Amino acid sequence: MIDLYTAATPNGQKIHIMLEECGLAYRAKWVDISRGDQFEPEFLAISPNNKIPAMVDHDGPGGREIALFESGAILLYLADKTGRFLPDAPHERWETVQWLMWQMGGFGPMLGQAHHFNAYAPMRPDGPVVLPYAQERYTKEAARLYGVLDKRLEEHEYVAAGQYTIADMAIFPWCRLAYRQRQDIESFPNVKRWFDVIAARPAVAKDMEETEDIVDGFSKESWEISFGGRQHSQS
Ligand SMILES: N[C@@H](CCC(=O)N[C@@H](CS)C(=O)NCC(=O)O)C(=O)O
Repeated sequence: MIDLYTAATPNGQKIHIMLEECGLAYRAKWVDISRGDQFEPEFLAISPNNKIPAMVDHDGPGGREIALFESGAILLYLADKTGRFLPDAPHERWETVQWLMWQMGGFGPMLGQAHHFNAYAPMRPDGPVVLPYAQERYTKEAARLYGVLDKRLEEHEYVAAGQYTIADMAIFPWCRLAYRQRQDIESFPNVKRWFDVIAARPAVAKDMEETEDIVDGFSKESWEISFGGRQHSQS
């Protein structure tokens, strides 16, 4: 049995998709990151970076329990455990890892900044923060990254290895929030084609039905937790 510490955000959704695709039994332990659950000692013991997702596999390698944080590491672990969605052949395998790293190092973090300056900062409860330079910078960077993905998908059905892999699973949930990055997915026709194919998979459709990343405002407390003193007093 796997315990998955998660929330309805893209980094959590990646792992819901993989677990559902693999048919692995798991318990979802919902971490309310707007209420500060991520700072509980029990959670920090497995996720010292105070972020979801984190996972405990009670039946880890050699029958020994293993705890992991970082969604990319969890996807790689689950692929290794099940032998699925990460090809064995070296060229295909490393191509998949490469696109997974592209998501972990670029597509996720940059789009996260686009979310922050376009959607969250203007909702700051102490007064809206609207920074045109930051908005422009991250909106343009998001557009550039969607362009890279679109070009890749022009000649490839899936992102890597000519098949559906953990790289697709890592990238897909971020595209659900294109509006928050001020992107129109229709202007990236290959991304749109790929998005629709992935969205139609039963495991993905299930997660889309069950989880939606909704951020419609902040209390003073939830702002402090996410972006203020509570977040930064941890170090
Ligand atoms: N690189 C990490 C990022 C995880 C991450 O940013 N998680 C967010 C939700 S999507 C979180 O838990 N935020 C809580 C906080 O920052 O306190 C991963 O891919 O697992």
